[in-house]
Amino acid sequence: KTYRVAILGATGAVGTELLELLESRNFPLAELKLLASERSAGRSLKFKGENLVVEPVSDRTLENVDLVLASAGGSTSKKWAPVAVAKGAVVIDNSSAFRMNPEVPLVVPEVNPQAAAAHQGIIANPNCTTILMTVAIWPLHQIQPIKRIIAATYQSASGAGAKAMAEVKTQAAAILQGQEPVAEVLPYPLAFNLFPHNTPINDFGYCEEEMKMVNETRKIFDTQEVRISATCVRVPVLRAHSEAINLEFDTPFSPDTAREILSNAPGVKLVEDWRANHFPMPIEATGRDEVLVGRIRQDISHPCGLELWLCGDQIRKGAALNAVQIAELLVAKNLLKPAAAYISQ
Ligand code: A2P
Ligand code: 11C
Repeated sequence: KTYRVAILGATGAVGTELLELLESRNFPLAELKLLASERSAGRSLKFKGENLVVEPVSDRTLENVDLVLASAGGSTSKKWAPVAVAKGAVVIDNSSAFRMNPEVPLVVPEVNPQAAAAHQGIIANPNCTTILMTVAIWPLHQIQPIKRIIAATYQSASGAGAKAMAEVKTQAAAILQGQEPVAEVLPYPLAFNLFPHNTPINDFGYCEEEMKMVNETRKIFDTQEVRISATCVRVPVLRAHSEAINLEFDTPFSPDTAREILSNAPGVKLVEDWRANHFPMPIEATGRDEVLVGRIRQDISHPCGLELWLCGDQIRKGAALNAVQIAELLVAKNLLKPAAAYISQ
């Protein structure tokens, strides 16, 4: 069986990766539509050696589509995902628009694939920092429930989109030539700098990105019991996020046991060479599918604490790959049916 697929946001950082993944993973396509804004009308992108023309998203271009992979920002998803569903498509949405909606499954295939079955047309792809963290810690949570997570993130420019990636390069070049860096896409110069994540801050002093890690992780793990606190920071890295994670359990969790579990965990690659001091790095995570995990050690400040460090490609597993894996899961489980098929059952 083959499917008519549309990528909404095809010209963006995640959109172009979606295109590459549909090709390299040989997704069963009957047709592929590339959708973006009016700004991209007339552009074309290569797919399997052919030039596909990008079309503006509209009622018309969302007709006759089985699956929409959306990555064009929250407001675009809010506007067009319900239209696509009403026209019979299933939408896998990379934005935060529907993630916390109780009727929308929030899926990381290595963690909660079963949740996808309850979809009513829209399935949400979690935030990149959440995806990378949950892939790495879920296998440990299966052995002993995690009580508390303290996370610090080091997030790449790609999380702010293709234009932010280009801007950080321009800023670096300007600085190297002794000029002032210009920040138009990003709120501040990022080259040779870093800054706390610039999403709105709540009454408790946590920004939206930090609260996504809290709320999305609890939804994916299907528990409100785990306590989570995060500090999210943008760093001058192009496309892989890093995270320092401190986990607290009820009883001690041996680092060797964690290592053994993670060396066999789906979507995880253990990268630890203690002698060479070689651990996961963003440049080694770039372009890879797995979340690289290392520096697993006992927390010397708490007998039941465990420390780990991870890096993952933000555009790939943090966004596009996770979405394509959800699509593959829907195909494998015969769940790629229009919403109407569920509602009428
Ligand atoms: P466009 O290139 O036409 O602006 P990124 O996250 O890398 O910035 O990419 C955002 C993606 O979302 C791009 O493909 C962009 O298309 C698309 N996009 C942004 N706003 C809209 C909109 N209002 N309607 C459709 N697509 C949009
Ligand atoms: C970042 N995580 O790195 C963000 C980007 O909710 O999907 C993605 C935001 C989201 O800035």
